[in-house]
Amino acid sequence: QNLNINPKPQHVVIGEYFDTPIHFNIKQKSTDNATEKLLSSFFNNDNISGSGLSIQIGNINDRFSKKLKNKVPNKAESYHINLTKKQISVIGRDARGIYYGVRTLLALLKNAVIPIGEISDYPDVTARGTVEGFYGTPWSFQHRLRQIDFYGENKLNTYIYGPKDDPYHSSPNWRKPYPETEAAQIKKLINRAKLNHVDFVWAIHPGKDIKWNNEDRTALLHKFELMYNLGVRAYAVFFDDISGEGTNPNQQADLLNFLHTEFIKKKKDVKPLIMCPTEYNKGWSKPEGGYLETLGKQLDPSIRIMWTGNTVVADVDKETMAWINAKINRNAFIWWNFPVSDYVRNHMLLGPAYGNGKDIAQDLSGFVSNPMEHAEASKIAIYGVADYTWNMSEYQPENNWKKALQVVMPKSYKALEVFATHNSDLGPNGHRYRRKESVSFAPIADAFLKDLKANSTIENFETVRKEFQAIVEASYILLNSTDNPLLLEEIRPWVEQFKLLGQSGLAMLNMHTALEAQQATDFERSYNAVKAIKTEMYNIDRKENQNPYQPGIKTATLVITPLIDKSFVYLTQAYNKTFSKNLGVEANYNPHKLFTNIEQLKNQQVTLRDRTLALNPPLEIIRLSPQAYFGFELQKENRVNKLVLQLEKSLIYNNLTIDISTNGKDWSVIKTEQKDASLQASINTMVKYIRIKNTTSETLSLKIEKFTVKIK
Ligand code: LTM
Repeated sequence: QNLNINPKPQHVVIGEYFDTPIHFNIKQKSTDNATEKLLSSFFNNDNISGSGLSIQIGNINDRFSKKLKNKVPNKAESYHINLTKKQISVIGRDARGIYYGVRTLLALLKNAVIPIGEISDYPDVTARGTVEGFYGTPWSFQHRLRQIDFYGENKLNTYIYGPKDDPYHSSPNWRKPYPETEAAQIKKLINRAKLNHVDFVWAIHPGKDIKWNNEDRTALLHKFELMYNLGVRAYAVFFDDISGEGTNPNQQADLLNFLHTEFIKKKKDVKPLIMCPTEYNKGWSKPEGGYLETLGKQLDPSIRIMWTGNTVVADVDKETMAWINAKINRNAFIWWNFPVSDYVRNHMLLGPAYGNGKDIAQDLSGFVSNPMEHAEASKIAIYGVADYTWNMSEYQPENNWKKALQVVMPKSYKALEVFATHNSDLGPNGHRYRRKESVSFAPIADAFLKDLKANSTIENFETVRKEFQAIVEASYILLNSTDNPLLLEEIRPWVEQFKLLGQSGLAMLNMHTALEAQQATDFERSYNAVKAIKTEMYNIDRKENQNPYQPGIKTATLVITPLIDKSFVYLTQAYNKTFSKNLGVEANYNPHKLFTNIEQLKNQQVTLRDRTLALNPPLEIIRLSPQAYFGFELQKENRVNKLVLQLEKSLIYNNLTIDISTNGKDWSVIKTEQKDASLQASINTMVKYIRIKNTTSETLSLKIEKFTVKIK
């Protein structure tokens, strides 16, 4: 029985429907400010009347609920709704339960007919929501307000505030109070969170430069107090992505326990702490160090410990949960790194939220999604997280995703579906995390290429043409849509790129038609059109989204782009052969590779722009054991010029050498100088391999900010 409510209610028994009346007679008990505000967004002088349909709202202790209260599930945040033609009762177990019951009630009343029956509902996961925990531009105040409203609408109850690039959350300013403007905004966010029954959890990230002494302990307590005065009633402490002293588990546990006794327990109205460990995924955990076990044993049992899964970016399942829960003596709090795109910033991740086990509800203490810096676009996945964490076993990612598209773009959702269908994968990336993309079109694209290469009739020609046409049309619709200007602002450059891609696809098909008809002029016009469109796409890639990590705009990279590129090369070669021509087919790809023996880096991407070869700077700390190296392997011997390595801590430069080689066996160390906080070398010779090597007998922890080499 689908009521079209997100998240899907747990138990629904409904029979017939009756017409939704115009007037209602509301009686409310024990409702809090948030529920009252919510009710007044629907009920007003125009639709309230003593003779209207009776609606009773309250909790299990209110008199009206006597006969029904046993039907309210015995779980936190639960509610029961009983619907008859004469009366509707909404009974919550607690304040949040009443609020969620009213959310469901209002969703029902918005329809033309109301079902007769009952709904008993509760969430599967205790803490559900997001962690604004990505690198890059933090969300704006306006976006945060919209997010919090969205969480209330979708029964999410947790928003962890921890943007890596907020200097008052992390170093250098975690000890300092927020400036006036930011403080005032945080206050407003907290009030908005209260009105949506969302816990605003303020996180601090002190580990980069914390000293394990009384002074810093007091500084932390003081900052907590300052945040308390702004209204914060839930806190988290993050120790992710740090190196050095801050990573000591005994000290971390000691500090957290201190905050627990000296702050949480004393305040009485503050929720238990959440902490993100330094070894926050299995891939990074070093069993010999006993880091996780130390936290598990020493941390007060009320403190929740975050976990990203088997790797930094991973989906979690029963096995993942069993492994970590045994280590930390409690149920882990999942930090799901999706749809975060801070390590693939040139991609938009608009696909469904899928991949996590549907049988792990009992193994978690919380589940939060780390989103993209594009707040509005992230709502597509967050809508899925709301459904998954509420009613896990029933969660259907594809169905939920289609509804999400309608929610974020009520009018242009069909065009958005075309766009999102082809913009969900991340492309190759250091974390090896991939998503499905262009799912139903992929076999059609494969068959197209097969027929093309076999020189046989292309069965799917018309289907492919229609898809390219749909891409162009959907892009125009989106670019001119008015139903969600903020979303459009975020996706605009990708949509522009997508439109051009569709147009290049159509021109590529024209090349095929012209070749079949032996029309050289037509072929060359379409060939030139594809090249011209590619130039426009290149210009967008060079102009928009110029961040220092993965600059530019990539669209439909898993299926559509390779289909067009491969077909273009194939058709041009066939034309050259038939007409004895020499049209160029040069593909725009990077022939050089990463050269490393460090597992953690092996999948990190390298980019080539304006003859500068660059390692995409990893966001995490990289561990370099003795003799470990990373660098580049060029396609062939090349004259290379300036090399620049920039690390967060320049002291480490003395422990590294820069070596070059022409065969990967015989190496020479080259002269370096330290300049502008970076290590530099002017090589100016022919090389095939260049590497940075740890020459010490210690493991080094590096935060690589830049590593580039200029190729002549
Ligand atoms: O995942 C965690 C715990 N920390 C960081 C995040 O801040 C970052 O957004 C993600 C994705 O790049 N990776 C991390 O390591």
